Amino acid sequence: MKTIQSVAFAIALCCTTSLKAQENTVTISQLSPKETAVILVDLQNDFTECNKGSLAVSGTQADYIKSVAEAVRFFRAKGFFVIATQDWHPKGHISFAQSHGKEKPFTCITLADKREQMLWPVHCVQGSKGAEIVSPLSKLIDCTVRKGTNLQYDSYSGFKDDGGEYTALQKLLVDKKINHLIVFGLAADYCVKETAIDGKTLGWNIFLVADLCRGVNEKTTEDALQEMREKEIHILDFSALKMHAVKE
Ligand code: VGL
Ligand code: ZN
Repeated sequence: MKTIQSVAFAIALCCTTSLKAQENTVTISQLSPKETAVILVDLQNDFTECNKGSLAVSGTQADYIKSVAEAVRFFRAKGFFVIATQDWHPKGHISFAQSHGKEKPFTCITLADKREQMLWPVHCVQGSKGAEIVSPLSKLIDCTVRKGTNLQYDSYSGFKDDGGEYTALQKLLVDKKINHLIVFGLAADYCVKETAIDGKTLGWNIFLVADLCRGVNEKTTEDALQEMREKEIHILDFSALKMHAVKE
């Protein structure tokens, strides 16, 4: 394992729409390729504007996909293992407004078992075009972890669903002896946030690449960044990570 000098970065986060410019300083050391994986969260047609997705997040036109692809190519060249999470719902999923009669998307309901459930337009239905990983990213990933497959439970986290059932992700990372996770994608305030927080809680060192994320809503995205920062997730932008990697 190569030893790298600790480098402090002053990071200016500035992203379109939801991620407000702010300053942060983080020190990254000893990011070894063998111990580092990239988690590309829910980069699927239905979440993107350029593919006219049913739940398109703002700021996800072709230029966004291009910058994500550039970053993934860079991480691959560094030898990092690249995992994509994929929202993969059965028809009639509990998170679809349509599954609850007249209920409207983007509202919150309380389910019979008292769980709070945010309702969404129908999205990422198993086997549909909308559920596919965006091209050309689909060709740049080493493996895919599906989530939200249980009709009765939503799953923002790539690690486990609202019923507490685990996906293949944790075992995969443990088996590969991964210590560091570089996380980015969609949506910053839902699946990116929950995946990063669960990853941190389960023991991984997390780097959240803020300028490669887009959020559903400005306020909840700001709150998500704050919550992740409080949980000691390193929040930085791609140029900062890149500088670090070049120094290696
Ligand atoms: C997501 C809402 C519903 C996400 C998934 O990927 O953030 N958001 N399903
Ligand atoms: Zn979903």
